[in-house]
Amino acid sequence: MKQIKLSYMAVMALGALTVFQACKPKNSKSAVGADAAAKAYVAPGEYDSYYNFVSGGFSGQMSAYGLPSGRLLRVIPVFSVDPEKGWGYNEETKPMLNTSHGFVPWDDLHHTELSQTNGETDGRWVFGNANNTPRVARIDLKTFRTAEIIELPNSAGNHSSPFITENTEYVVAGTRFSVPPDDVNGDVAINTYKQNFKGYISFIGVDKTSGKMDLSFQIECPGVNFDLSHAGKGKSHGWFFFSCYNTEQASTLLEVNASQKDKDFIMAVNWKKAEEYLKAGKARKVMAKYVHNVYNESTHSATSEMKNEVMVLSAKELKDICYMIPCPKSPHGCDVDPSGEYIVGSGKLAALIPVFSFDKIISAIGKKDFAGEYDGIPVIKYESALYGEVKKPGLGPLHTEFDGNGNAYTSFFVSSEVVKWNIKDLKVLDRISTYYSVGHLCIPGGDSKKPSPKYLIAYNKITKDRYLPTGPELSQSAQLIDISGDKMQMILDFPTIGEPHYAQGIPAEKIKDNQVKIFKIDENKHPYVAKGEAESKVVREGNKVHVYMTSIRSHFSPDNIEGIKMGDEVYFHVTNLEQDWDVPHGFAVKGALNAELLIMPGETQTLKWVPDRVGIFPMYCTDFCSALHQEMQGYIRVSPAGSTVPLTFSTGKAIPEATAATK
Ligand code: RUQ
Ligand code: CUA
Repeated sequence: MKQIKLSYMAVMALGALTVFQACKPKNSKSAVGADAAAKAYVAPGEYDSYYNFVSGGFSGQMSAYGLPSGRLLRVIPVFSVDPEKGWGYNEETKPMLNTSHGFVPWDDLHHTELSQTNGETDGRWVFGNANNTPRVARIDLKTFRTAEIIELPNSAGNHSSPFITENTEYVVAGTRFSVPPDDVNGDVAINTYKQNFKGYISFIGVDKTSGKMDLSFQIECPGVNFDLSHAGKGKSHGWFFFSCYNTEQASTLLEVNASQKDKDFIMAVNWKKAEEYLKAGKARKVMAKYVHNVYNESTHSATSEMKNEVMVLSAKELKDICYMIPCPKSPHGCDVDPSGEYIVGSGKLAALIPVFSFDKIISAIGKKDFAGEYDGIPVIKYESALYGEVKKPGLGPLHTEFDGNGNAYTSFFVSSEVVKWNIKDLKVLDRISTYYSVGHLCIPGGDSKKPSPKYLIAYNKITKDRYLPTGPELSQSAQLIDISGDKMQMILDFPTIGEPHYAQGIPAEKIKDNQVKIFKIDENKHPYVAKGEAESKVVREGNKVHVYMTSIRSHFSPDNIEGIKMGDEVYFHVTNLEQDWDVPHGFAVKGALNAELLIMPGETQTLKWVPDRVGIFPMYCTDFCSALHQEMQGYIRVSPAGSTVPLTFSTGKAIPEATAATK
């Protein structure tokens, strides 16, 4: 989002909008009420009342905080490797980060979206988007782990994603960059954007019970940048709304060239109609390579499957699925109110907020009240879709959330504030400064049919003087605002992991009692499981050595291994035999070129190790599991390639010297 400021500079340099400046709110220290501490205070031993799932931006992860305390509960690894949890390092999770480009260890996660049933958050899953190498992840809220990742073909910069329909029928994703589709020769001049670049919208079907995702279809749209989106709900269920910028179709210096037009578009998509066309055989089957990665909780392992085709509908040919609605100016956020009637477009460079009416959009479509076409897509007249405009709300509107009581809250990046306004009369009711340059907002349930209107969280891009400084980069920040009264009141600052973009909140009751506490050891179907110490063993297959290891407070079995030779590939398959909540064991071996394992009760995980020298290598448990945790250790002996030291292993007894030592 930092580039927005630059856009302003550029626009200001052009002399177009000289009134806009990024300004620093006054009274940054004294803006907190005396009772603020009590409102955010959660006593030791008490639970928070909400979970807050916050995107990590360029960290590629998602984090879970408690509200109102702002306590960090967990960083959930999603698109970036996480050595702390072995994510992307152990053999079981490596396939989760596989893509059609190969293993990708990093991405940029911008938006979190909780699953919904009947338009209300249901606490089952939370989805996240990979912005760079386009993917969507599903996180299971019973385990707080990434359960599935699907890649998106024909896409680049998966920003307008992942947004869901009101029964989680689909997770929807719009491409930020338009590019030549995957099945045509992409070796074209960049300045042929207008002819060759297309924008794809993806509809990922979600299985009602398992949550399993599948790319149902894509819609080929004109080449523009899709920025954000939200599903219709209630009366507008069946529709999806996307903000588009760069309708100028520029491929260079977008800060100037994509800010030419007075209005860009909100694209309204009738996805129920698209489904009908799909059923009626109107989609083309297109070759495209993309992967689908699934983590299986009974084998405790992930698989990565390469897909080869996708069904594509053309918005240009099937005239009545997509409609453009003019929206001033380079719209970013695209938000739908709890009733489904009002669609709010936030033009980053606009001095007002347009609010569109779903009823008016439908009647304009019925009457063909169009102002021509944009690249083959009908354009509805601005006035025919418009409910009204919020006048002079602030500078640089980005995102809007709703409280379910008829009010909307919009973030303003340039004027660093949150503005509360009434959806019906479009009057500004209140405003509060943020510190500084606020991006997304979150009200728990704030994009659903049933928000919980108690707290609003502002996610800020710049913190300057808010925290103790930490070198050139300062912490990003969230600020908690009490919205239960007429006046908004700031009650807490808390730093965040990575750069937060969107976040969602949910009452803790919907999640906290559904947690998986252990994995049943009897149900462990990992191919290298050892279900008890008696099953622990070491098996050589050529130069591969498989260690079927167990861990229990406070030892490994085996904990002495000899007969490993240079040139061997050693696989430590560690099964945690514990069947108690919150008793993971860790595993690390000296010189391993990956990370630790952190193995949950009843689970098996595998560390691959290729010894690089002859000698004795200690291994130990990394998670403080008992009073004798520090005793939970062992030794591995590595001998030269041609050595005759036999393969032996033991626990609790010294290996007889005769077999162990071949001097
Ligand atoms: S964005 S800070 Cu990546 Cu959702 Cu607006
Ligand atoms: Cu097991 Cu420490």
